Amino acid sequence: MTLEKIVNSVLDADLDGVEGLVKEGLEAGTDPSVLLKEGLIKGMDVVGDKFEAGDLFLPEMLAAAMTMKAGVEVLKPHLAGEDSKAAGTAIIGTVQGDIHDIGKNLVAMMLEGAGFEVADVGIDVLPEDFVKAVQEKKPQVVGLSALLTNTMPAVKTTIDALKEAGLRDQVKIMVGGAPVTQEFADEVGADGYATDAAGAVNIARGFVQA
Ligand code: B1M
Repeated sequence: MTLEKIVNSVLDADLDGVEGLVKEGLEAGTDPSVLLKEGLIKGMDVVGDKFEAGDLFLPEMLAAAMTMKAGVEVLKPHLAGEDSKAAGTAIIGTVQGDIHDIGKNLVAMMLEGAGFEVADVGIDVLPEDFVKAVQEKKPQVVGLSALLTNTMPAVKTTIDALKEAGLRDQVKIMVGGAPVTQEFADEVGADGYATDAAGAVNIARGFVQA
């Protein structure tokens, strides 16, 4: 079955094979979001679990991430949607100290697909660089991604920096990433929290319609 093969291709970091498998899934009529969630993301979850258990190491995790990215590239035109009306402006980045970018890239891609103009400020972004980006781009939405327990405090530092710069009331802030919860979002004073990229789009839409 293609989904299982996709999971294994991420696990085995089969960079050559993954594109063909995702194409095969699309040609067979499998929903792109199923290929993403039950294929590529599931594969990464297994990789994460194996890493945590000490059965797999950093270079393998990196190779799996590159494989997942190659698979996402094939899915991109099918996931992004066709809503080309400008819905609003968003900036998004992974917070200081954190270099995980696959989830953040998916959120950015889905926001673009939903008609948002998105400025992706990258990974390991200092609070002051988020502040600069808000001053320059004047977005309605700021998205902060954190994948590590020990970079979650940087979400708060970033929100505090926006407050100190007098910009907090001009933007709606949404947060996300595997260790982030609604409770954490409330604690740090974010306006919204999403568990996945589709949820992030719904929240951002709600922000600009409000
Ligand atoms: Co890292 N890593 N990693 N890693 N890594 C995790 C996160 C970990 C859970 C693995 C594990 O131990 N099970 C663990 C964190 C433990 C913790 O703190 N709780 C971990 C660790 C420990 C580390 C290092 C510290 C390892 C080391 O050096 N010893 C190190 C830290 C580097 C750093 O950032 N400073 C590290 C490094 C790496 C790689 C570089 C090798 C690589 C990243 C490559 C890259 O991103 N370009 C990597 C990877 C690949 C992972 C796992 C396996 C996969 C992450 C991923 O891409 N998932 C991960 C385990 C796991 O998550 N299962 C793990 C797929 C992606 C689609 O999901 O990013 O969750 P995710 O995004 C989702 C949602 O979270 C949400 O929507 C996305 C789409 O559905 N979302 C948002 C994300 N951002 C959002 C923002 C929003 C809204 C929703 O609004 C703004």
